[in-house]
Amino acid sequence: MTIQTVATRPIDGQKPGTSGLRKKTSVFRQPDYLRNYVQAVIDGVGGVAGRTVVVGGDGRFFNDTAIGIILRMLAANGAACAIVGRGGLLSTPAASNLIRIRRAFGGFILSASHNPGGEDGDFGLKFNVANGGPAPEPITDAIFARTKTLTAYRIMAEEAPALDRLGTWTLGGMDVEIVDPIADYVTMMERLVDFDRIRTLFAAGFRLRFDAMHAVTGPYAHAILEDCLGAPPGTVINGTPLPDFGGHHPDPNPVHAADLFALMFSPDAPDMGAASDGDGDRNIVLGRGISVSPSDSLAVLAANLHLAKGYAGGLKGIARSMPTSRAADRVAVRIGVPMFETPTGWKFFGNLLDAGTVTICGEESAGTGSDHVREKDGLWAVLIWLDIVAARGESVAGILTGHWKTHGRDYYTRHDYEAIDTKAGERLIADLRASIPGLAGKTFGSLTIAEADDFAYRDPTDGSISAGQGVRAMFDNGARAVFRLSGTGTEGATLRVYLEMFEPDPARHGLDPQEVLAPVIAAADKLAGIGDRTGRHTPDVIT
Ligand code: VG1
Ligand code: CO
Repeated sequence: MTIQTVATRPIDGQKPGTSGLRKKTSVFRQPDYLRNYVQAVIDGVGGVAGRTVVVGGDGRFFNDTAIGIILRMLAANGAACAIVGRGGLLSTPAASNLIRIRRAFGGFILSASHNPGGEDGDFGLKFNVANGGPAPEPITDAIFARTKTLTAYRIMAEEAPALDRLGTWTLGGMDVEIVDPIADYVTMMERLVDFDRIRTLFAAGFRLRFDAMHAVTGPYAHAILEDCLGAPPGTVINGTPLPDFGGHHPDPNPVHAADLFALMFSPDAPDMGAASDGDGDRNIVLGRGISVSPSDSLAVLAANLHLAKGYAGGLKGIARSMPTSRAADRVAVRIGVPMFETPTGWKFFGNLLDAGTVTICGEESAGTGSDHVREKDGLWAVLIWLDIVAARGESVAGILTGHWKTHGRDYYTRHDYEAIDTKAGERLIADLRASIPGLAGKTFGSLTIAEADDFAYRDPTDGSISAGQGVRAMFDNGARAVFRLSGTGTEGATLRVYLEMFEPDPARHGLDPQEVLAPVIAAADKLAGIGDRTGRHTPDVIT
């Protein structure tokens, strides 16, 4: 048993973004890149001596190699135990659950989520803390600060044990416990949704198509949907995790899950379609001939959550990220619970969930979750939808259009301009920010700005302030445009433009969001000068 202390030098740019550190796989594979970052995390969280740490990832290329390195470094830094999903696999929500039920100090989650994988794709690493949620900003700041002063890292000379056999092994003075990545997650879902009711639904011929996109959710979806709930084999497609996700982006949106969308709008569509992303925390839900926008999904789930088995007591409160539409706010008002608006990224929900002030959280980027873990949870959302469909005896489309009738419809779309020139993207946002004080009263296209600001958030629990979280323009017809740069991309900058408008009239609820929002889209383009500054006249991805 040999602990090596290896001299190193700080590496530039190891700054955690919206969800951990994400870079090209080739960057992570550079000498010392991963080792430096892992040591900075260990130091930044105050050391791991005597602690239990969960480790697992989405199975993308480099997952197992990186886990081997992390285990050797945990052992060399004195950790007592590492709990690892068999094969190195753990979906992000399953990892969050494992941290909580095993009362671990925290966990390393290896994933670049919806970003493509493979040798030429992306890789990522994030640390979750003892509540099971992503490290909050004060900790990610400490980790980044440590990357800049690091002079050495510690690693065991011995190789880590193989990851494919269940059991407990040793590495130096540390136990390495290889666990079934699925069993505890299934137990948790059984508590939250009514398996019998969903079984009856499938037995009556309800048809579901779940696209796991060759990512980590496949084994979880096979186990729960087909083995436990009796959905026919073939319900789950692309259910085997592949290191490069079959060459696709494992992102459940109309562009990357195009086959699923096409199926759901075809004459042969099943009753419900769903998909999740690389690490299993995102979800999309579609009905026959209709797709549920993630912002609407949060609102519908919030309005119906009391029907699901684990939430019969009702909701304490709702939280959404700022760019998510205000559909959920209307539900909060109607059922009389508080509503919270946080910056983008799940790390901001953790303190609200820990304080017991909210039960459900969501983001426009296809993420919903509840207080059962401290991450968004793709398969959970799909199961809750199934439980609600079964409880109400209505179709997905019926539930969604009924929701609009009661609450009105918040037409919503997000336009992404990917891999634009970094300087141009930063300048666009900086100029927008600088223009805020003079914007009220100015007209762009057919719309006039009522107010504008740069979103800042004060965490009600720890008082920390996160500023510069997105420029918001409110128009005088109640429409809203939000501008921010992505914190998960690995190439140039990605500009996200979030657009929405409320429509109370049920006679106007069946329209195409792109058409309804055309004046807002045009005003946003004029306001930010997107075309002129980026040379792009159409977005790369529309969700
Ligand atoms: C994106 C989404 C954000 C989400 C984050 C991590 O961040 O917009 O809502 O929390 O990804 O999700 P950004 O900074 O690129 O807009 V995941 O499923 O990629 O871990
Ligand atoms: Co994800």
